Amino acid sequence: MSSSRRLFFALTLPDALQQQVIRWRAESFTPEAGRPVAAANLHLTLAFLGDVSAQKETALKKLASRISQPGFSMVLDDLGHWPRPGVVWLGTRRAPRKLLQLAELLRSQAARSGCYQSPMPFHPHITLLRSATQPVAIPPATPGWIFSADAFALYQSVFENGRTRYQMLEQWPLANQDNP
Ligand code: 2AM
Repeated sequence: MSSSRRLFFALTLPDALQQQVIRWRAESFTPEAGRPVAAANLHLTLAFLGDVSAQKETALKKLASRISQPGFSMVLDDLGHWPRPGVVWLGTRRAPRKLLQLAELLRSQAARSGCYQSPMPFHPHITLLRSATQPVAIPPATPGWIFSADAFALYQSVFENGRTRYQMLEQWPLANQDNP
C-alpha cells in the first residue's frame, strides 16, 4: 500500500534574513492583522504539488536532481494582502527571469508527473501572516532585503498538534550565483 504526502518545492529563507523579516514584521503589523507564520516556516513556494504518492515522490526527486539552473538574487520590495485566502505576503516587484524559469520548470515537470498544478499564475511570495481576512494596514515599503537563492528544496507539509510544520525532505543546489 502506498502512502501520500503533501509536498511542495520552495526556496528557503537564509537564517539571517528570516530573523530580519520576523523582527520587522513584529514592528510593522498589529496582532489583529493576522496570525504570524512561524519563522522556520517562512519560504517562497516554487510549485505546490498537493498530495503525492511515494512513487511520484521518487520520480519528482529524480527529476529535481537533474535540474541545472543558475542561482539568482531578488529584492524583497513588495508587500500585499490577499483577503480571500487571508494572506499578507512579501514579494518582489522585479521577479528575476531565473526564478520564473525555475518555477516553470518545476511546475511543468510536476504536471507531467501527474501532480496537482494550481491553475493560478505563479506569483512569487513569502506568506508572512495568515487568517488576515479583515482589512490590513500594509506598510508603505519594506527594508528592501536581498534574497539570494543558491538552492531549492522539496518540502512536506505536516499538520500535527493543531499546527502546520514544513519539513525539508531534500535540497538541490543551483549553479553559480550572479546578479539580479
Ligand atoms: P500560501 O503561503 O500562499 O498559502 C505550503 O502550503 C505552500 O504551498 C504555501 O506556500 C502555500 O501558499 C502553497 N499552497 C498551498 N495550497 C496551494 C494551492 N492550492 N495552490 C498553490 N499553492 C498552494
